[in-house]
Amino acid sequence: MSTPCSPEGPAAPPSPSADQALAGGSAWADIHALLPSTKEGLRLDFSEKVEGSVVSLLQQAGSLLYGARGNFVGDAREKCLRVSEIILDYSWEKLNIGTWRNVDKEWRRVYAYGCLFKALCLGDQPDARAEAVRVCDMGLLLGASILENILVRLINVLQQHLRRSKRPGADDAEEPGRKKIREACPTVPTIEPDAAIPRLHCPSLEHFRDNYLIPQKPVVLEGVVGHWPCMKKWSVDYLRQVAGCRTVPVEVGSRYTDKEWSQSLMTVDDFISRYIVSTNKIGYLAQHQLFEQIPELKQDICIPDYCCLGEGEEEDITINAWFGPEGTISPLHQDPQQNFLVQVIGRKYVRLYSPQESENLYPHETSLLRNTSQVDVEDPDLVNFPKFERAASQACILTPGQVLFVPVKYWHYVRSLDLSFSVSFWWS
Ligand SMILES: O=C(O)CCC(=O)C(=O)O
Repeated sequence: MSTPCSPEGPAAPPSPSADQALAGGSAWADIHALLPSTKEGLRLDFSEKVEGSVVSLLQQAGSLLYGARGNFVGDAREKCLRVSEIILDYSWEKLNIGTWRNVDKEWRRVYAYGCLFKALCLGDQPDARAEAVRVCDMGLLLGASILENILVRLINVLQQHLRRSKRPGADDAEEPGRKKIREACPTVPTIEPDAAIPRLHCPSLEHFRDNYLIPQKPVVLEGVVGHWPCMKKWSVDYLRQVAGCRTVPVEVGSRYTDKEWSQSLMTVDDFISRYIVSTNKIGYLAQHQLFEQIPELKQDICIPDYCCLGEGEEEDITINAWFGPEGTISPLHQDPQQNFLVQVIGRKYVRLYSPQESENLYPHETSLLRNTSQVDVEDPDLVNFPKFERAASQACILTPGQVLFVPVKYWHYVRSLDLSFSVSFWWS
């Protein structure tokens, strides 16, 4: 924690570096190098919760894979593909019965293996490689971690071969004729000096602890993240380059309390074309798994030093990504942990209310939205929510390189004033 800028890679055994993969020649040789040396190494053992017939299918896929080592073509691959699809269809049903938190981890493991087998079958074929990456992402999003994060390592290899087979100059270009029609001038709220959240340049740990953490007071920290690689590296082009073909969950709609709001899975490239580059629709890539899913991005950020003042372990810190166009809104809500909201790209307007103001903020009554206010902060309905007028607030416009400390349970409302990327750290 005291040397926060040592980049962390994925928790996985060494995978081929870009050079090795490129020098390796065939994609299959590089993919193959990721697999355990024997079929037994696949560890296809499951509890009795998984029917024997499903375990047999998994074993069958494993035998086809290992029976055909070095030459996974034709019949064996076709059969393995069919078997993996049956495994995926069956485990998909199991993942979609009831609520997500009650889904048994064994079925998430089965699903992850189904994804692994299917991606292995597709990964060798240049035309199917992007689909293989999508399948691995589905395994990462919905499956359990298997074989020391083999899906992350497989994506790494597939991406290297995808990049290699791309025509130079064929990527990244915005499609001709598609125009950016989003408003260029967002309304920037005026913040009265006595409501402005104080700013502080690089305070010592002790100063931050005694004056902000212990009394639970918000503050904007400056000069503490300027050296993070993301500050120089991240841009829409860079995200396309590193993660364009990756499938991620996207929130569609300007705020999660709207009726039309929904969630959808799409590639980062599609998200950028649909919501960042060319439309007036709002989509938000708001994700707590992004940095686990895409370790290249995690290498560009660090854990803020001040998190060491918490009692929790560093592994327990949740890192969230918030990437969206101008106008994206996170409605007024509170979270159960301390938060550092780090601004990387663009500006955000943030309004804060202390937990003591909860009564004036009209939280929703349903358990799912109890942490969210019913009030539209920038256009409040004072007839239905009259006490909102009494609630004291503080605000800031967060700009790149600044970090906002949001104490536990502090109510926060966030609106992007520009295309924006922020990273938040929830810690205790
Ligand atoms: O930036 C945003 O839109 C929301 C951030 C947030 O709610 C959080 O970090 O808890």
